[in-house]
Amino acid sequence: MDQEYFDKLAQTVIDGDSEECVRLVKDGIQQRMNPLDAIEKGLARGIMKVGDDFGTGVVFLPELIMAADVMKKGTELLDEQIALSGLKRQALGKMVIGTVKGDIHDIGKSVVASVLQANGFDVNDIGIDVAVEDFISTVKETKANVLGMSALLTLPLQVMGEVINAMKNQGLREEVKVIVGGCPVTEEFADEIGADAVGFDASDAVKKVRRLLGHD
Ligand code: B12
Repeated sequence: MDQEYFDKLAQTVIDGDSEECVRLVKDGIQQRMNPLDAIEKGLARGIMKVGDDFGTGVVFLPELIMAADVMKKGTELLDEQIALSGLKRQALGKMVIGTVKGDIHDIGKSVVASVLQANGFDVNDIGIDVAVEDFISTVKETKANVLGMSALLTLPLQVMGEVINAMKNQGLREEVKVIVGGCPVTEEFADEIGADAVGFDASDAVKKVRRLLGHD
């Protein structure tokens, strides 16, 4: 697919036009485009533009919500394709992923979960607004060897550190690697709270998780 296609896809998010978004995505799927390209070069660029305009007061919450709905509809269709591409692979590791308590942003976290799953990891996505004790109990129950935490809001970022401390207190920290992500998360912040890595997008997440588990 060419740049014009990705620009049109981004524009459907900006316009809040879910019908056109679904039409374009289905068209792309038929033409065997790379589903991750459609998310990262198309839909994500659209939502970033709306996010920036929301930040500067050019657009308001209802438009942001509409744009997010369009993005979600598109990513759901693309997630199915990403999942199909990874069906036959053997699990490279067990991961639990969620968005921390106080934060309901789920698009980026879900994209990361789907792409990791498609790249051979067994991923348990426990959703949004996840409390410290729920991260810990799921890691224990599923015997995960990686935990991924997402946050897009600044205030709930501290929950990531609380989860890592709880892991230390319960003797889980040695055996479980921790990767964090989301737009306010920096390398410095990850170091400060004692995470093992930060992932800046879905491809970076795959690269880092593979490295953490010694696959590269
Ligand atoms: C869409 C959106 C929403 C949607 C969310 C819909 C949904 N179902 O998720 C809605 C409209 C609901 C929403 C609500 C709010 N939002 Co909002 N939202 C956004 C927006 C525009 C885009 C986020 C997004 O989906 N991006 C696309 C995905 C693909 O990218 P991503 O999330 O960054 O994820 C990628 C990477 O970060 C990374 N990654 C993410 N997580 C993880 C995890 C791991 C483990 C790894 C390895 C990698 C990784 O990989 C992902 C894939 O590439 C951002 C703007 C922005 N610049 O991010 C604002 C933004 C995050 N929102 C913001 C705000 C303020 C809010 C509200 C408080 C607004 C309000 N007044 O009510 C509420 C929050 C309520 C709450 N308690 O959470 C602010 C945050 C400011 C701050 N620093 O705290 C932003 C930055 C907008 C702005 N410029 O002001 N929002």
